[in-house]
Order: sequence, then C-alpha cells, then structure tokens
Amino acid sequence: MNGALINTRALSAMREKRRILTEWLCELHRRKSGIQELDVGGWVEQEGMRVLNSAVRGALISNWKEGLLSVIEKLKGSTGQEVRIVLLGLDNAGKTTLLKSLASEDVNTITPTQGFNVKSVASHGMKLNVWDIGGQRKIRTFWKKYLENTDVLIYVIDSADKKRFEETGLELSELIDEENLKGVPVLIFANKQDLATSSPASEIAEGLNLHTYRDREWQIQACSAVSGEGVQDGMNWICNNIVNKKK
Ligand SMILES: Nc1nc2c(ncn2[C@@H]2O[C@H](COP(=O)(O)OP(=O)(O)OP(=O)(O)O)[C@@H](O)[C@H]2O)c(=O)[nH]1
Ligand SMILES: [Mg+2]
Repeated sequence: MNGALINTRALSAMREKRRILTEWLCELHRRKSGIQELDVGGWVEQEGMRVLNSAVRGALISNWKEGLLSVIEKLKGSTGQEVRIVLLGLDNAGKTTLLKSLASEDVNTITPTQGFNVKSVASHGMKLNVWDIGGQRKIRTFWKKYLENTDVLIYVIDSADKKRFEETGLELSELIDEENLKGVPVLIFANKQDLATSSPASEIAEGLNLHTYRDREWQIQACSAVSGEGVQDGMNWICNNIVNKKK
C-alpha cells in the first residue's frame, strides 16, 4: 500500500519535472540559435540527469533516459564531423552578411554585431559551427576568448576599404601569432568584389604578405557576401582542407 503511494508520488513528481524539462528543450528548439544549443546542451544534459536521478525510479528510468538522451544528441548535432570555424575581420567587413549567406538567410537586415553570432551549417557531410565575432575596435579585445579549439580561421576583408588595409593586415598578423591558432588553416575572403572600387584578391594577398605564411595552409578567395559569388568556393576549400587534414 505504502509502496504504491510512494510510486504514485514519485510518478507525479517525475511527470512535473519531465514537463519542465520538455519546456526547456522546446525553448531551445524555438530559439534555433547555435550558441543556445551548443552551450546549453551540456547544461541540459547535466540538469536533466540530476532531475532524472532524483525523480525517476526502477524500470521507468530506461525509457525516459533514452528519450532524453536522443533529444540531447539531436540538439548537440552529434552526428557527423564537427568543425569549429571562427569568422573575424574589421567592423563592416561583411562577416555577418557572410554568415547569413552561408545559412541561406536574408542578408538585407543586418546591423553591426555588438557581441557575436553563431550558426551551425551542414556542408560536405560535416557540421560547421561558425562563430561570427563583432569587429568594432572595442570588441576586438575579446577575439582571443573565442580562439581555443578553432579548426579554421576565416578572415574577412572589405576589398573596397583601402584606407583600412593596413589596419586589417595588422589585426590578421596578430591573430596568426596567437598560440591558439598555431598551424590553423586560414581562409581570407576578399569580400565586396561586387563594388567597382574593390581591389582584386591578388593585390590584397600581396599587401598581406600571405606568401610568407609557411606554417599553415592558407587561401584567399574573392567573394561577394551579398550576391553569394565566391562564397561556396571558399567553403569548398575549407571542407576539402579539413577532410584532408583529419583523415
Ligand atoms: N556591396 C557589398 N556590401 C556588402 C557585402 N558584404 C557586406 N556588405 C555590407 O557591408 C555592411 C557591413 O556588413 P556586416 O555583415 O554587418 O559586417 P560585419 O563584418 O559583420 O561588421 P561588424 O558586425 O561591425 O563586425 C552592410 O551594409 C552589408 O550590407 C558585399 O559583398 N558587397
Ligand atoms: Mg557583424
């Protein structure tokens, strides 16, 4: 009799906690933001297990646990190879436009990034987790915090912003010297090629002294994040490079 009462109580506590947990998971889905999914995924796993351990008894645990784990696995996108890509460059270079273009989203309503954006893009059977960090001078001091475990650096340059070529070159060379980016392949997007005033990628490569980069793979790709031209070529280089590197 007592056993049945305890089981009923345990069951209703479990249902309530399951309802709350489901709401969290739905909220994560609703936001559809990579950072929420990636960062909060670990937290949900921990918190979910704590809830489960305290509320679920006996045979009930296996089904629920399996269900929860499969949702968590989906949230974390754990199938396929994951690649961490950091997208850097001066403010107004076109990083966020590029990120949105990669995710096939509207590129007409973009405002300067005050912090960062992150999106997961599927490509070549891999999951590319692309981190777009704001490029305004005051935000650049935080770039270093995002470099750990980076597989590829994408550096975006506004090819028409000649006045700031030197500044962008200095920022890039500082990044190249970063310990966390040692040997990390770099793709430079010479963006805004649709503008008549833009410099060709070859000229930018020369100005940046890319030929002196001997400790890593690098590539410069002319592109327009607005029209999408050249963007896929750059991503193909990344995917082929990563696949070759990790094989
Ligand atoms: N013509 C042209 N304009 C572009 C291109 N890419 C981006 N832009 C424009 O450049 C401006 C800045 O683009 P963003 O994507 O916000 O630049 P960002 O590098 O993310 O800038 P921050 O967030 O401040 O670091 C916007 O007005 C874009 O529409 C391009 O390929 N061609
Ligand atoms: Mg931005």
